[in-house]
Amino acid sequence: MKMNTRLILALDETDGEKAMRIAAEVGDLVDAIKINWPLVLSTAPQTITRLAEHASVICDFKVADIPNTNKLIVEQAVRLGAAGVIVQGFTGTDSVEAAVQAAQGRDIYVVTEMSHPGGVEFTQPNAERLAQIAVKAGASGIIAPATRPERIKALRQIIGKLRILSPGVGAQGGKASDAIVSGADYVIVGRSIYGSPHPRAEAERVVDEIRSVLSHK
Ligand code: NUP
Repeated sequence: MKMNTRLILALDETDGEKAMRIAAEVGDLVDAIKINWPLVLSTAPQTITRLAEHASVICDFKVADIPNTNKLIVEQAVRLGAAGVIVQGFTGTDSVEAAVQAAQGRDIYVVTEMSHPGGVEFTQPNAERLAQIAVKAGASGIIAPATRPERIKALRQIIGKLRILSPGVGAQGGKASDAIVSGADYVIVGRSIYGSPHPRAEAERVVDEIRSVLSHK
């Protein structure tokens, strides 16, 4: 995945044609497009391939299975054109390792502390261990919450130079600039861009916000 604007679009729009229009409109402003079950289930797995014409595609399938099933899922995502896949870490190091191997050089990202309020119940007390599993298994990075920027800082201490992708900006209340200042490499933004009447203008606004803090770093 390139590192230019540091913005990743979470394209959870379930109208397939509208999703493709938005991807075309903002493709040059994002470093990747993240696709999740809503769009895959409302269209078809081939949407991954179609989106890959506009940007690197990260499949946010939160894969959480035994090593063999993780491998089978990641192989199919890669076959369809995914540049990365998001997996759960609570399955254990062997399951994450199987995903890393099956990705054959594409990126595997491990969910740590989740960004929503319920993320404090189980994922917060276990986030450091999940981050350690990501490191041990050879993942490319982790997912950490823009809604709690101080947690991005804490998790950075564990993962060193691995990448941090941070969701929770906009609709969930987090700020892109806070996440980047706290050590996120990329921010993931969904509804506030694809739900906007002017997705490109909103994406440009987020990119400007990120640039303004990077120039002071
Ligand atoms: O902890 C997480 N929080 C989160 O929001 C892990 C995620 N993968 N996500 C995803 O990021 C979520 O499923 C959605 O696709 C996106 C955030 O979208 P929005 O809240 O900006 O609309």
